[in-house]
Amino acid sequence: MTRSAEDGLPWPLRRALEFDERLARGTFRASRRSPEFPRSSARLPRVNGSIGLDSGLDLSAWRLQVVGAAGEQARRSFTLDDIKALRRVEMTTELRCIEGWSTVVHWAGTRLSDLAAVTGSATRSGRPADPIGNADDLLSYAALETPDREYYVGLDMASALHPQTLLCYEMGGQPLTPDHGAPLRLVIPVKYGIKSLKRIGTIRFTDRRPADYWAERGYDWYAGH
Ligand SMILES: Nc1nc2c(c(=O)[nH]1)N[C@H]1C(S)=C(S)[C@@H](COP(=O)(O)O)O[C@H]1N2
Ligand SMILES: [Mo]
Repeated sequence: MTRSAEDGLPWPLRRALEFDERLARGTFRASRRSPEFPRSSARLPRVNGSIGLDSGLDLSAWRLQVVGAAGEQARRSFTLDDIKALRRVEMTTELRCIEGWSTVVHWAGTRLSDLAAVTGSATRSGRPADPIGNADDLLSYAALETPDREYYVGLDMASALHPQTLLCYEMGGQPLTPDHGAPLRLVIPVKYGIKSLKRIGTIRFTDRRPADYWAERGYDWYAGH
């Protein structure tokens, strides 16, 4: 399931990728922040990519599913109103696509780390995540996928719990449109846009490195920049 295209690479390239990965882990330990911009410089980004958005969206039936270490019996589900009841955060950051363009965008949503705190899903014990005081209790990864599972991304836990990693329901001061990932999308400015999954169906916290749509097609699994 997690067989990636990387596994077939000749060793010099593989070595280079492994080095990138070590570098990425080191960087996130230092909790690097992505630059923020004045809101007046924000624009609306183009629509880029519609994998996983093809099926019709029934907003009243949509739920965010959250699964932690305890597995299916601990599955939690959230309506959009449940998510909106969590602490609201706004930020103006750069959406940077690996294809070479970038746009400064204003976002509103809630931190993935706040959702993890509410559910206790990101830890082995089921307690709220405490990355500094109790790092050993953290699971290693977060796996996100669209409701139809066509598009999926994996995140290392440090990036998932980063303060600028948001579950967004507004873009440019307006509710998200379906093309941009309504009702709820990830925005993770410390990574390339490929990781900012639109229309989240499920978030799973796990110790097994998750499958990742673009990593399976030869891109770096971490995709930091
Ligand atoms: N479900 C889903 N999410 C996705 C994609 C996609 O094809 N499907 N494309 C990604 C890519 S490559 C980028 S650059 C951003 C673009 O977000 P935007 O369409 O809101 O500009 O979404 C990301 N999230
Ligand atoms: Mo992209």
